[in-house]
Amino acid sequence: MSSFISKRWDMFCQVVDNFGDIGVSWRLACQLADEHNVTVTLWIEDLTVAKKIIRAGHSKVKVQHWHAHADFPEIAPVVIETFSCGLPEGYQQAMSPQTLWLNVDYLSAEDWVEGFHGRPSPQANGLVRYFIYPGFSTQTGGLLRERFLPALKKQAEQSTPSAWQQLGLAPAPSVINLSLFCYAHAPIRELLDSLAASPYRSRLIVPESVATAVSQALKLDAIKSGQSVQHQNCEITVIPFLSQIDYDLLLALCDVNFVRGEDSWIRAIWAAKPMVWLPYQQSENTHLQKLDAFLKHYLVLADGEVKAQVTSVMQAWATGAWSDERWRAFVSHCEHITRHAQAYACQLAQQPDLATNLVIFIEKLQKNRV
Ligand code: TRH
Repeated sequence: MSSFISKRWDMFCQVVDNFGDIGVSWRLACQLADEHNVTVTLWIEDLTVAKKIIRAGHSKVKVQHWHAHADFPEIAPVVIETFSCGLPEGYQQAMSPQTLWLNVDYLSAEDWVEGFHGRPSPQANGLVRYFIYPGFSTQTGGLLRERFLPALKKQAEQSTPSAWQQLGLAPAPSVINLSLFCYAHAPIRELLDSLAASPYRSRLIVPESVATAVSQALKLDAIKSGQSVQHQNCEITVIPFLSQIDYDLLLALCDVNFVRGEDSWIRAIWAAKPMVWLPYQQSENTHLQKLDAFLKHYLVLADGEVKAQVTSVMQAWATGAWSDERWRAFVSHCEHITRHAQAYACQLAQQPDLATNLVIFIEKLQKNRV
């Protein structure tokens, strides 16, 4: 990174619900520290949820509790607001016109993102807030992608048994391994029944936070972390909430990944395996437009068969129109879909990542101000 750029950044994160807000903020803060030598102070409103993601922390990322009476001793030269959470009034008052203020917003594959990415928004108090839109094209802010990801993928491919053991799971090479991270409104029972009735044996790996929805779908008492239940041809195994890096490893090990929201969506792309993404549900079915926009991008270079099977299953999962036939067709094309997923990840990885784009953006702003 150029020595020109300020190395001290403040980031602000509000945990609206779930793990996506802190998941993205934490990954971004750690990557800025590891790969761009930035010292980050991350101000977080809800430390309880955040702890599940942050765990032991990072030596170059300082975590601070952002609350109504928080004291901000120093204003950093670069301030990142995540997902339009706003900046505290007191903090804004102490900012100077030289402070660079960027809002890193939600991710979408929709076309409008290109037109809005990088735009300044002058504020009533004289400060300027720049909008950064992550995205899938070079005209957007790009996607989070750390340098360690290829090594993780290699670990999953070349040290498979020990990688499974690292996650506390036995290697199961002769079954289809699936991970399931979804929202409770997904057609979970229908998926479980499709797996149960399938001629192929499978293992469905369910993180703790989704286990209640799975137990309810099966009308069972809560399946606890570390427990497994057999549903005909499918073994359902509940695991503890993993660290982000172990979750990435799980995605790289599984044959099919069900993911959701914002961050696991992108991690499943880098895992380069067949994936089924469930967008965060929004009013007026806006999330289905997001799904269509992603499918358009994801499948632009896919052949007719891959296009048909992936579209059919992702739409069915998001709308509830699940059927055994759709799932069977998807599974029978899994090898083909895997090759597509590998080609897509490889092509997308040619573009600069979000953290690098942020650094470049700030560098340009700073140069223009000198
Ligand atoms: O938790 P989410 O549903 O978060 C969502 C989305 O971000 C959505 O856009 C936002 O509006 C809403 O929250 C408020 O799904 P997401 O985005 O995949 O975030 C999950 C994070 O949790 C991600 O960083 C991966 C991480 N994770 C682990 O670290 N360990 C685990 O075991 C699992 C299952 C996830």
